[in-house]
Amino acid sequence: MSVLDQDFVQDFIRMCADGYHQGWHERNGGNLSYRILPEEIAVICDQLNESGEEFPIGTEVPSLKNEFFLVTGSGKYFRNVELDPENNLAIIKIDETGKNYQIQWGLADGGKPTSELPSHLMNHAVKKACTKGLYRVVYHAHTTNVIALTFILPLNNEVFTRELWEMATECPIVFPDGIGVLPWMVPGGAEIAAKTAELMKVYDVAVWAHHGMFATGETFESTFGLMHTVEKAAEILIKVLSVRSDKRQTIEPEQFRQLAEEFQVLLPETFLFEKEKI
Ligand code: 2HA
Ligand code: ZN
Repeated sequence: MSVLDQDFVQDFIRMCADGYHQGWHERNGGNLSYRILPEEIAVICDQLNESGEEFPIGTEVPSLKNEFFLVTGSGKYFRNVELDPENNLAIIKIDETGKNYQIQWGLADGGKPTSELPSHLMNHAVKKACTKGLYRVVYHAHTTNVIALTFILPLNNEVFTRELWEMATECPIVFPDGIGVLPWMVPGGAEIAAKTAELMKVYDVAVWAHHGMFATGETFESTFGLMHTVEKAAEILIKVLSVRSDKRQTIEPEQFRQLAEEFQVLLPETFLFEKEKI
């Protein structure tokens, strides 16, 4: 069976197209990676090229040794993934040391995996460890409203989480652990990757100030749904703040506690602080 006929490849391509149509992937913005299951690799192994050059990842991910990933290409446009997947995507294999990768399929006209490969792989390493291997998807998008909020809210995990939770009743149920926020940093390297991975030990979502968001999850649809929910909440908040700087009414801490009980989710009290009344 051809690589392109595989369900995981089709789901990956669909997610790229969906993200593009949301407006989150201008030019070559954003990237996506998927940790491929052994049984998924088994059916396409005859189409993988094991003789290519090895390149340094730029960081170390020993717990991902010998794992295969489907990733978007560096400088490639999400718009084009659906039109020409073989030139815009790659299957890479991590070597025995966790320091290098080899391109085994895709990027037919040349190229490298996503410039955010260190962040993707370090997030995968953290999530593989803390979800017993369940999480397989890491997604980075340039979500307009979340980016806008990083200019006006304090860059603080508690404030971002609480403000976004208040924007829609489903938010604390969809991301009960909250979201993490990083101040502006140079993208693409090991430093921002390490800081993001640190946040991913606690959260499924990390915001990069003045840049975008990372979301992680078990499936393509749950990861996309998470990104979509957070961005939708941010859009509501931007609309509210565009009309007036204070809220006339909102969801209160006691109401979040009721929600937690009814929906059997744990909402950490750190996000349910009393706000100073103006
Ligand atoms: O251009 O989004 O963060 C791809 C990116 C870099
Ligand atoms: Zn980016």
